[in-house]
Amino acid sequence: MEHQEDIDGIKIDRSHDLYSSSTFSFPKCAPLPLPSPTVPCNMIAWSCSDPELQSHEYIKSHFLILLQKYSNSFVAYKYTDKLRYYTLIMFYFLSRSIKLITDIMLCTFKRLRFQAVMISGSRECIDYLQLMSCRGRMLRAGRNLVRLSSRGYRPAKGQFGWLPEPPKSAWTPQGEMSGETAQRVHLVNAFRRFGYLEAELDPLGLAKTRDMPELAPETYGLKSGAAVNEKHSVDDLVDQLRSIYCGPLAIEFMHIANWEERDWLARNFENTISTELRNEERVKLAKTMIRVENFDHFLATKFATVKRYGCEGAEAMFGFFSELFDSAPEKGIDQMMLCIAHRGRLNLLTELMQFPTVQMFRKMRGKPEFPSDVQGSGDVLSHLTSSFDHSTPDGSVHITMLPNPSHLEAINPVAMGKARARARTIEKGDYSTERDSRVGDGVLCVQVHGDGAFSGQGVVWETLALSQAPHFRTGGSIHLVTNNQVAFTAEGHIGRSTTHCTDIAKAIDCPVIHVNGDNPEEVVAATRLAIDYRNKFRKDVFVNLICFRRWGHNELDDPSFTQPIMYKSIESRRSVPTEYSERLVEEGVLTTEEIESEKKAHTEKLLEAFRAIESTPPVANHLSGHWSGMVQAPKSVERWDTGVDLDLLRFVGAASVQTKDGFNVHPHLKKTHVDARLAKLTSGEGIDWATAEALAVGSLLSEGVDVRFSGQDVGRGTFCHRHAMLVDQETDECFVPFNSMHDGQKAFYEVANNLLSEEAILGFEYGYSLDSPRRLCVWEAQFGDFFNGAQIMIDTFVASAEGKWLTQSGLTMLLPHGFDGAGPEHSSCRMERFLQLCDSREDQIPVDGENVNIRIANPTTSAQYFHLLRRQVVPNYRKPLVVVGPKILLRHPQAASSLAEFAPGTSFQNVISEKKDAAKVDKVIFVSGKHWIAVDKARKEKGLEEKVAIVRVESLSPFPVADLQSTLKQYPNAKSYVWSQEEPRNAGAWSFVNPRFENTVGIKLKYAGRRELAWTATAIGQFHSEENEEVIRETFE
Ligand SMILES: Cc1ncc(C[n+]2csc(CCOP(=O)(O)OP(=O)(O)O)c2C)c(N)n1
Ligand SMILES: [Mg+2]
Repeated sequence: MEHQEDIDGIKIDRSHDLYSSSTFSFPKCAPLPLPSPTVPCNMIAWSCSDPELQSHEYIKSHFLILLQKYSNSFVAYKYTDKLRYYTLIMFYFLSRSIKLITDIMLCTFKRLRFQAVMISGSRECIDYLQLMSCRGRMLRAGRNLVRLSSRGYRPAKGQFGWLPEPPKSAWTPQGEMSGETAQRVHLVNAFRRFGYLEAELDPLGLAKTRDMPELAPETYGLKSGAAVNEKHSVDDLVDQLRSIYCGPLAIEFMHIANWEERDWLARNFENTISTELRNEERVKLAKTMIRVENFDHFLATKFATVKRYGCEGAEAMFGFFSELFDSAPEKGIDQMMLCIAHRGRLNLLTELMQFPTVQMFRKMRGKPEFPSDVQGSGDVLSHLTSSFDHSTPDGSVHITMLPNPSHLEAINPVAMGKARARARTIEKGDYSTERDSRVGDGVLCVQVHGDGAFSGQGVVWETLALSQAPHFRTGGSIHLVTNNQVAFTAEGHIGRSTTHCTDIAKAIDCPVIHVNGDNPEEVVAATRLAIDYRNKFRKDVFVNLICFRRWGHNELDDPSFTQPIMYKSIESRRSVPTEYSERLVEEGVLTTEEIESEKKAHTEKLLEAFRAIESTPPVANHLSGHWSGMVQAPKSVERWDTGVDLDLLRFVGAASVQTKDGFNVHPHLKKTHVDARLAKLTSGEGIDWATAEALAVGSLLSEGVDVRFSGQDVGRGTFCHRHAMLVDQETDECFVPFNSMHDGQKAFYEVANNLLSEEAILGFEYGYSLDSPRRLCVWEAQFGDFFNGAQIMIDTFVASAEGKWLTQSGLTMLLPHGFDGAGPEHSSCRMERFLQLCDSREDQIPVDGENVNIRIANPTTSAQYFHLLRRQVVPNYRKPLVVVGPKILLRHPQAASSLAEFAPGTSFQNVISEKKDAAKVDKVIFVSGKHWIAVDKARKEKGLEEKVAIVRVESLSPFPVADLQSTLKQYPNAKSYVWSQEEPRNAGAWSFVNPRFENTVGIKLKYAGRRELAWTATAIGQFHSEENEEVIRETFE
C-alpha cells in the first residue's frame, strides 16, 4: 500500500496528507498549496506530572524518535499549576491530515503513560480524538484519563466572562519551492487576493469592474499554452481560477493576517463553488421567493399608500435567512439575535418569522398596536418584531428580531449586547463552565445592514471594534449587507470612499463573501461558508448581497428623478423569483402549475388575514420568557425596602477586598483601599462611596443577581476609587475579589473595562440589560459630558423603548458631574437633557409615579447611592436610571454614611431635609447634588444655621411631590424659597423643577445660580471661583 506506513503495529494512512504529495494538483480536485508545501498546522501538547516522564532524555528517546519523521519542531517546558509540576511537550506537525496525526498519537499513547493531552489548532482534530476516546481506543492506550481541550484555563473567577482563545497556528516557511511552482503559486494567490475585483457581481451590469493586471499569468512569467502538468496548460489554470474567483460568488480574504484562516477559506471557498443544491432545496428556495414577491404585490394592491420598504430586487436575501435558520440547530446554535433595518423586514417577519399577518395588516390600517390596558403607544410599521422557535430535523433554535429605531445601524450594538447576555443566561460561550466551550457557542448574532448606512454610520465601526473585545465579543456576528447599490438617492460612488461598502471588514481582519443577487443558490452557498467560518474561527463574517431596488426608497418615490439609467435597466428586467423559478421549470425541477398554485395558496392566506383585520384584537407579547413575573411600573409612588442585613453587608464588604493567597496587592492600595475599607466596616462609620457601591454589588451577588459594570477604566474607576479589579504587582494578573466570595457562588461580577466608545458601548449595555431583569447592568461614563456621544442610544432606546415596544430595561448610567473648575467638557452630565427626556408631568396632574420613563437621581450620600443601585433590581418592574454621579463626594466626609443607613427597613430618600427647630426657619434653600456642601459651608460662615434650612432634592425624576410637600410643612414660618445650583441657568435642574414647584408644591422659587452660558463651565480657575462666590451671594441675599 503506497500510502500506508506501519509504526508500532498501527497502520498510518498518509493518503489524507495533502502535503505529502509533491505533484501539483488543480483547485477543484484538491486545493492548490498556499505558499509553502510544508506548513505546521496542528499542535499536540502532552503534559505529565510523573517525574520519570518529565526528563528531557526520556522525551527525546521516546517521543522524538517516534515522531521526528512527522514533527517539524517540538518544545518542552515545565510549568506548574500550583499543585504539581508538569512537563509540557508540544509537537508541531507538518501534516494537515487529522487521521495521520491521531494515528501517530495512538501509537504514542500506547507506549507512554500520560495524564493529559491538550490539542490546539484543528477543531476537527479535537473532534476526531474525542470520537476515538469515546470508542475506548485511546483510553485503553493510556493509563489515565485522556483530557482533550483547546486550552487549560478556566476563567470563572478573576476575569468572569472571558475565555482565553486557543492559540492559532503559525506558518513557518520551509524547504524550497521551484521557480515554476512559485510562478503558479503567485498566480493562484493573485486570484485569491484580487479575483473579487473582476467578479461578476452586479445584477444590473452597470458597475465598472476593475482590470487587474495581477490576474494575468504573464505578470509572473507564465506563458499561455505552457503545460502545468500532463493534462493541463496555463490557460486551463487561468480559466479554472477565473471560474472560481471571478464569478457571481467572490471572496475577499487575503487581507486576513492569520495563515490558518486564509488556508481554510481558500479550501472551503473552492469547495463551496463546486457544491450544488439538491433539487428539493432549489424548489424550496424558489417557492420562498415566490411567496416573498407575492407578499409585496399583495401589499401594493391592498395598501397602495403604505411604505413597505419591500424587498423586490433583494429577494435572494431569503436564501440567506432560510439557510441560516435551517442550519442553526445543526451547528449548535439554539439562540439567534437578529437585527435588520427596514428593507425586506416585513417580508421576513411574515414569511419566516411567524409574525401574525393579520396584526401587520391591522397596523397598516392605522389601528393601535397594543391593547388599551397596556402603557405604550406602539411604533411605525418598519419597527415591528418577532421572537419564535424554529424547528428543524436537527433541533430547534429560538430566533429573536430586535425592535429598532429609525436611526440606521443603531441597533447593531444592542443586538450584540443582547446576544452576549443571552449567552450568560444559558451559560454558554464566555460564560460556560464546561471545559471545551468556546466563545460564541449556542448564541449567534445576525446583523443585516443597508449598503448606504453600513458605509456611513460611525456606530458600525464602534460595533465592529467590540467584536473581539473581552467582555463584549459574541463569537462573531454574521452580517448580511443588502446592497441594493443605492441609499435613498445616493449611489455607492457618492455614498462612500471605499470600493465595496463592506471594506470596513478588513479593519477587523474578517472575510467578505460578495454575491450577485441574481443568483439565489450562490447566496445559499455564501451563507453556508459564512456559517462554517464563524463556527470555526468565532469571528465576524460578511455577506455582501449585491442586488437592486425595484422601486424608489419607498414604493411611493419615483427613483428616475435621480437614477434614470439605473432604473431603465431595472424596469427592463424580470424579477429574481421569476428568473429563478423559470430556470427551474426549464430544468424540469419545477412546473408552471406549481408556481401558480403556490402564488394562489399564498394570496388566499393573505386574503384571509386581510378579512380578519376588523375582528382581530391587538396583542402585546411582553413580559414573557425571562421577564415573566415582571409588571409594568405602577402609576403610584412606591417606596422599596432596599436595606440589607448588616452581617451580610460586613461579609460582602470584606469579600470585596479579599485576595487569594500569594496575590500581590499594590502596597498603597493595601493601606488605603483594603485595610481602610475593613476598618470602616468594623467601626460601621464613614462608609465611603466606593464601599457603598461594593456593598450594593456584593449584596446583589449574594441574592443571585449578576452585576455588570461597563465603561472606560471602570475596574479601577476614573477617580481611582473603585478597585473592583485588582492587579497583581508581580504578574499583572487581574483579580475580581467578588468572584471568589464562596464555594458554589452562582452570580458573578463582570467588570468590563472597555474601549473608548460611548455610543456602541451604551447600546451594547442597553441590549445586555434587555435579556433578563435579574441583573444589574451599569454603564459609567468617564466624565458625564461624554454621554452625548451616545445620545442616539439614549433618545431612541433608553428613554423611549418601553413606550414604543414595551421593552423594559433597568440600565443604570453613572455620569460623573460637578462644577469644580475642570472646564467645559469635564463638568456637566447635562442633566437638563435627561430631564427634558422624562415624561414627568410639568403640571404634576397626576403627580409622578413609578411609571415615569427614566429615573434621574442626584444622590448626596453613599447610602443613597447604595439604595439607588439596589432599587434597580429589587422591584418587579424596571426603569432606566441616570445617576448624576459625584466626583468630590466620592471621598468627602459629608457624603459618607454610617452602616446603620444600609440596614433593613432603610430605602432611598427622594428628599433629604434637616432636623432642626423648624419654627425659626424663615428661608428654605433647595439644592440638588454636591452643591449643598458649599451652601452648607456658607450658611455656617454666615451664622444662619437656625434661620435657613437646606433641602436636598435627591430624586429629580420622578419628581417627589409628596416628599417636598411634607418637608415644607416642617417650615411653617418660611417666607422665601430659593433654588440654588452651581450649573448655569439654562442648564442643571432649574427649568425642570421651577414649574413643578410652582404648580404642585405651590411655592415660587427664586433662582440663584450661574448666568446662562453657551457652554457648560469655565476652564479658568479664577472665573470659576468668582462665579461660585456670586452663586453663594445670590443664594443668601
Ligand atoms: C441615522 C439615519 N440617517 C438618515 C436616515 C434616513 N434614511 C432612511 S433609509 C435611508 C437610506 C438607507 O440606505 P441603505 O442603508 O442603503 O438602505 P436601503 O434603503 O437602500 O435598503 C435614509 C438616508 C435614517 N433612517 N437614519
Ligand atoms: Mg441601499
